Amino acid sequence: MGARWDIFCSVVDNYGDIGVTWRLARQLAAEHGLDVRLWVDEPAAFLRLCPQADAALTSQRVEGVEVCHWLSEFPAVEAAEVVIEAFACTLPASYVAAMGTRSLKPLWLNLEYLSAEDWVAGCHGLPSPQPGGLQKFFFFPGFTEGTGGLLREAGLIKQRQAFQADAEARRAFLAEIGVALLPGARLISLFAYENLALAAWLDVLAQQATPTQLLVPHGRIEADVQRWLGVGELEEGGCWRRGNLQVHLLPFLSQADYDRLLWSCDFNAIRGEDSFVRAQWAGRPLLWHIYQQKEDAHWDKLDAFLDLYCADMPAAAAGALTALWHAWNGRGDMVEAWRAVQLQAASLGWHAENWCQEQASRPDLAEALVQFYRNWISCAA
Ligand code: TRH
Repeated sequence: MGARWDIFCSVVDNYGDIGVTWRLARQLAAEHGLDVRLWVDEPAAFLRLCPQADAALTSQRVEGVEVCHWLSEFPAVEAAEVVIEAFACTLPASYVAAMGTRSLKPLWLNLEYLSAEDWVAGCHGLPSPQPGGLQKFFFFPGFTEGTGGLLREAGLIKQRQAFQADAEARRAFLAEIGVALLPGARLISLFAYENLALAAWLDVLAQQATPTQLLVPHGRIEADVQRWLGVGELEEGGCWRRGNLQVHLLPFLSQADYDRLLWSCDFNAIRGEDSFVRAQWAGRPLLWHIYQQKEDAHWDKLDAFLDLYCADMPAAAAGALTALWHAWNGRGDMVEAWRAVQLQAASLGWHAENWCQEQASRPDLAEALVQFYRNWISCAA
């Protein structure tokens, strides 16, 4: 198709905005042969996900994508054929003006946050007229028919399954990140915001007969872990034991290694948006720490996903998982909920793989975007 695509990412906080846009940019370039520019206003956040990038450059080619520093003084550039404004970040006024000067106006898409709520399918793809003869479309990722789908690279699930079937690959990867597997241990990864429910969960893990290795990439949950361990400072690469629980503090990993971490674990605690989706592709049970919104709006989002995810699950497993997710997000008893989830482990494990397969049978988000452009251009031409 050869069209040029510009993706704009403003980093609000954390890594979700850049995590999603960087993944999307690479996929559009690699799998659809598109000429993609990614504009990021916080190069430091990008560097965490892509450590091989050069912090000193305002523009560089990385993994097939031109990554540009989005400076407040925006350069005079020609607008692309397709413009993605991620998560309603406001485009530079001069760029919008440049969009208006094209004879065939660009396809302007606002890529929205992920939600399983019912209204999403009704709003996906809706246009919104803008000044200067431009039109903006709302593009919603999602889990159901009629939404834009989820980010999923070609071959991802096969790659993940091959990794999980290869004990040596798992052992070697864990060794690379400094984790030696204990015999018979269950592996849990932990990526979360500050969380008051953590101490109760770690207490119960330390008391359980099955040994647990908890793998914690460097991040916001660290202070809670440190408090629970009762130690002065946590060093990356460090390992602490309390009862039957061994805690490992890992460095913040590249996106590819973070995927492998999720694939290696029996259970993944994840947060936000992108890690939430990656944990679903891992085919293992997960625990979501949702990004908190004003007026508790995130609860509708959490429950909408649970309704969908648990719809085909036996009632006892659905009840246990729901109680655990609620407790982790601040409503309920973590100890009781974790014990109940243990009794449903087989059912939850089976369901996680099934859910992954079902979601993977739908078009992925990059493909859906390209298809949206094709449809639009055939009407516009
Ligand atoms: O960082 P987040 O909390 O981002 C959030 C959410 O996207 C939320 O919806 C949004 O509103 C808010 O930001 C502003 O969680 P998320 O989305 O999971 O993004 C984390 C990214 O970091 C993801 O791409 C995975 C990646 N990651 C690594 O690459 N290495 C690591 O070691 C870890 C822990 C994560």
